Amino acid sequence: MRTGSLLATLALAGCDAGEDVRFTEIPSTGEVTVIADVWADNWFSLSLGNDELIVDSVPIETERSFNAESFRFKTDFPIQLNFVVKDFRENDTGLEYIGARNQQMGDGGFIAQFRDVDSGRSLAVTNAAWKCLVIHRAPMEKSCEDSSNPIAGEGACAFERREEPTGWRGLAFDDADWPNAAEHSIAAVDPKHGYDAVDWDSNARLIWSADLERDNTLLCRFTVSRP
Ligand SMILES: [Ca+2]
Ligand SMILES: [Ca+2]
Repeated sequence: MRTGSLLATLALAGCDAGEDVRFTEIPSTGEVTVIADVWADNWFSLSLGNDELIVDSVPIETERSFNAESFRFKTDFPIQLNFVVKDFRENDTGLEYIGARNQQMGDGGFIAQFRDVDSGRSLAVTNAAWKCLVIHRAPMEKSCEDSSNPIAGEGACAFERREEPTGWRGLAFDDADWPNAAEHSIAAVDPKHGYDAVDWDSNARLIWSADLERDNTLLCRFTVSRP
């Protein structure tokens, strides 16, 4: 917990001092005022269309970088939500704690909700209607975890990486061939540090691709139409 976020947490979320939630008022203009909450294992950035809105305030290199971000902004409909979400990996093997006794595949997962401040209505929650494209996948076989000298690209430690599709943040981008997000249980993701401090909409789901461990970097899109 950084001191800077503690006061905002207490004042705005009314949560326990031990929880990691940061509130950000984002200077912006538009017809609708939105309040949003995001929790990610381990890191996210969010753009509205091509414009970056917010980046996770805890660097992904921070060990156990779990934290929730709450933020308020103004925008216009339709709202094109574009997330980049990353599970931490030390390198292209996809592993973490390399060389230590707990060398392992880390796992991911994230949840987000967006609400119209004036009407109180939900605008969007993460669920299987979202589209998520995996752009980094590693290791291809779990046995890489057990390697005494894991080398990215070799044997079980093979990886797949692809570039971000050109123009994927655009409202008009066709994501019809992207997979739908997979919903994961709280037990599977085991969210902590900030997750419990947010009052989640009962319809909001923890999402990722189908594979919480192997898939490390995802692009996730959702369009909010005018209500
Ligand atoms: Ca992983
Ligand atoms: Ca992780």
